[in-house]
Amino acid sequence: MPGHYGIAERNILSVSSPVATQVLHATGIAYAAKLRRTEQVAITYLGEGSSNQGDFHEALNFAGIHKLPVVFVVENNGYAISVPMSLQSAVEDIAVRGAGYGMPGVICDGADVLDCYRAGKEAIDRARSGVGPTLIEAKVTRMTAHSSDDQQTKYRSSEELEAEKDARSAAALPRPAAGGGDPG
Ligand SMILES: Cc1ncc(C[n+]2csc(CCOP(=O)(O)OP(=O)(O)O)c2C)c(N)n1
Ligand SMILES: [Mg+2]
Repeated sequence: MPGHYGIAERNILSVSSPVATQVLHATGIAYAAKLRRTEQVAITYLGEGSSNQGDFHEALNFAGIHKLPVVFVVENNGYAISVPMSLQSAVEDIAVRGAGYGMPGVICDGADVLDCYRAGKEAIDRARSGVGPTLIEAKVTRMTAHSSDDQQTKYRSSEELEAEKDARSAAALPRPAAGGGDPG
């Protein structure tokens, strides 16, 4: 599929459609990096809905036991297709799950690039120094319905959609560059 590309020479693995499988792949790659002493760090991304799959929990458990150089980033947009957070998870923040696997759970603002950089850098430095994995939860706004086949007005109230409108349009608009340059 169009989004299923990888770049082998840059160590970017292909995306795949079954959600959460990549969490185990990243953990296995981090295990290999540790055994081979390459000083590489694996980083993998998933949605909050995918963090309810067994793969996520097995991967974090193994990574926590072996203190692997891996960073797990959960992009929490509040929905897994039509299923809201309240029906997916008994806890409001996915980050708290890190404690169950012996790793820090860090929340960052997924709409703030500097906050994401800070959280990512700290986690990567931690992994590279041999201390172990980190779970990052980036709180994000869902920009659109799940896909062009999905009519989200069927399961989201107009009040809820209206409340997110400012965040959606702010993220969609180019921001003026500091110093008044052309944002390009
Ligand atoms: C193993 C598996 N089960 C079900 C699906 C169907 N599916 C595709 S996306 C999705 C929801 C994912 O939600 P989330 O992880 O929160 O990611 P988001 O789309 O919100 O970014 C589901 C259930 C799938 N692709 N793979
Ligand atoms: Mg989601």
